[in-house]
Amino acid sequence: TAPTPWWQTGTVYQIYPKSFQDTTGSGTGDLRGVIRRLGHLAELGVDAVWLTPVYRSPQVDNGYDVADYCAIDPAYGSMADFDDLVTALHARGMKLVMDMVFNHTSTEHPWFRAAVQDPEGPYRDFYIWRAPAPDGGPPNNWRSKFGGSAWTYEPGSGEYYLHLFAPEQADINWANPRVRSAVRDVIHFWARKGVDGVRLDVVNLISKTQGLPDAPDTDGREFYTDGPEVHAYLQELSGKALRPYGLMSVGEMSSTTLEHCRQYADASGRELSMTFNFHHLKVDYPGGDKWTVAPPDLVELKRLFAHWQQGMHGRAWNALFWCNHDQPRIVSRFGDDGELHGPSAKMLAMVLHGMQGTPYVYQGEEFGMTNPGYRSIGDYRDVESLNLYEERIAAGVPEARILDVLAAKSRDNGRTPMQWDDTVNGGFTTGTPWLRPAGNSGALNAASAVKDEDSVFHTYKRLIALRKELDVLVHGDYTDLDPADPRVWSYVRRHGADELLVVANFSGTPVPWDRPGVLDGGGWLQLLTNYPQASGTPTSGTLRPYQAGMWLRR
Ligand code: TEU
Repeated sequence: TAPTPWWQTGTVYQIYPKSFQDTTGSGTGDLRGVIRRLGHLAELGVDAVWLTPVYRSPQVDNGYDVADYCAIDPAYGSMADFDDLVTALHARGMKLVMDMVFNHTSTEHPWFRAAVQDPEGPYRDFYIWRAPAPDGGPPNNWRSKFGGSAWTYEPGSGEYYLHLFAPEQADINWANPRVRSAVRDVIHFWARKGVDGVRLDVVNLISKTQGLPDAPDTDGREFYTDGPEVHAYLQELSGKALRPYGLMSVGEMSSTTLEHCRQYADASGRELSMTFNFHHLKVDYPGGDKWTVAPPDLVELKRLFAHWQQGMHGRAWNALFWCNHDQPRIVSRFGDDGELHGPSAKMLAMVLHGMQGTPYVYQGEEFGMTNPGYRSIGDYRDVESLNLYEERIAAGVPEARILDVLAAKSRDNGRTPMQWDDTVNGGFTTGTPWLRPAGNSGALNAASAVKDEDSVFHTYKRLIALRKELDVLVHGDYTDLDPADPRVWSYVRRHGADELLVVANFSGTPVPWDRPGVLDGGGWLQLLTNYPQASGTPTSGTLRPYQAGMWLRR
């Protein structure tokens, strides 16, 4: 059988460079800052870094509005700094996964500028232009994911262009073979510079339904999500740009399905290596509405993970994550920010890293960084959050209610500066941070976490190491032992004669756990627990608040 690829036993660390480490006093992080902090990643034991965009960008959407795919934005440093980063990572045996934003470019990209300046020229159909509707308005009723219409009028030509995100992020036209060729050239450029993998931003949105029809009662997503040609486009990309360089690839799949992800991440590698999906991070979206404050529904969370673990097992590969630069901090969201911070953060790590797939650890998650709890709109920077605030104020919603919702769900929750130590600004910058720090770096920082054997950091470190030691973690199947239990999450992974058991009290109050019949036979070796003084077997007793354990039986 083919050797296990690095990304099936490895763990990826996501770096949002703008908030990682500043070395110039500018208040924003940079590439030399990443190089300076590689020792921390080596201590954690991760295998690769996923770097979010550092390309030239006007920063309307913090770099997801790319104006030159093959140039480093001066705010992050130079191409020489990038080359030094590749060298430094490879010297430590780590890989580099670059973020590729190919659903759209910045409207400052030369392609878009040419499309506007020369409507008859070769770059016009790099984008999606349509004449106004008969009433002069947008060509259809699709909505941008950041609010407002998905169309913006361009007066020079009298046409509208499509943007599923901000007006400054114009969707590119994948139906145009010259666009697909230009995208492949970008991947070739970075592969030749030593990049080992790519993360493909909202790549399941690139194929739009012919005719761009009006959406009867949605924002239009059914007409471009997992669209008609998306698999053909990805098979071409894989064959002509990914596989020739042996690149690992992870697709960010917005509002996707298991059926499509089984194809996207098929073990054959005909498309991508693996996929992110977001269904598990919508169990606190009552009625599908992100902008509400609500606790997680554990039964639904368990159902979703079982669906994906069992659905992908043996045929396709999952990417596992709780946190990223678009999501609130998981310990604040599904755990506890107070005195149960440690046990709950460790519990969340154990239930996720016990599953099949490639785990992703987002900067600061490894020691339980929290949401900042902003109480002023002036603290926010994210275009999505600022648009929401304006929309809700205009709708007459009391400001305090909007600030409550943003404090729970804003993407800025995951973007606060990395907390390295207990010095000013957590050691992130000697300047003024571009985004207000969470303010709790005195107690919560990388330096103290690494020194404290009982910290959240050492739970992550142990889980990352276990994945390299235990085949059952990498290849085992998944069985939920008690799907209906509203507070306890217990599952077993099996591979050959090996069994791995994970039991977790997902609640902040003690809960009786007594399933002797299910887990008879004893012989369980405890691998990890989040209450060091607790021992106990997995078959009886009371689970303390957020108590979790991981056991192995061979
Ligand atoms: O995210 C796309 C995406 O689905 C999320 O931004 C989601 O729409 C948002 O969290 C609302 O729920 C990717 C990038 O990760 C994100 O940072 C970019 O803003 C976006 O694409 C556009 O490039």
